[in-house]
Amino acid sequence: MVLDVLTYPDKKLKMKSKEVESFDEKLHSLLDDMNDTMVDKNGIGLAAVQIGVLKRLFIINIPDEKGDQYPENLIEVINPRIIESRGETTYEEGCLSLPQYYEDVKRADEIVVEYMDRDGNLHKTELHGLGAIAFQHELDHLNGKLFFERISYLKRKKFEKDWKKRK
Ligand code: Y12
Ligand code: CO
Repeated sequence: MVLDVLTYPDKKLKMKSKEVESFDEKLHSLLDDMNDTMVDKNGIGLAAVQIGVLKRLFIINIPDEKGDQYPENLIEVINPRIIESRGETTYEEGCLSLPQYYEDVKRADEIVVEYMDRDGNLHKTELHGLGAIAFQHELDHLNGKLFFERISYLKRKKFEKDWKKRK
């Protein structure tokens, strides 16, 4: 089922999400609905809070070099942690909760992460490039942070002014 995506300045997007404790049918159905929603809206990452559910989980599907996405590349990430961060990279990010807004954001280039899958199995892996950027962007959502909070003060003020004007 395709769900509505909350957009800034919805208050829920500022809230911290809670750990997932039950790896049950309800969780599986939430993950399936999130994937339907992400595919429908042409996203490459979606956190549960973006559809109004304050749980520490997100999904990512990184496109290949041609920009194509495949269902088998979907990663479901539950109760994530970043264990190590290395280097720095800059990427022009977008977010389904901030439609038509794109800005350069600096993040770690390589990360080592731990997370659980839909059945509660623990995974540890190293990510780099777009995968690492997407993971950090989505983890920020679980802590109530949007990507414009990671840009310079002046760019942020301009964003806030422009965003109010577009209503
Ligand atoms: C790199 C940078 C950011 C992320 C986080 C996930 N971001 C998204 O999935 C953004 C999706 C997005 C989709 C849009 O819709 C279309 O392209 C049809 C979009 O367009 C408009 O707002 C009009 C903007 C953002 C992961 C990796
Ligand atoms: Co986002």
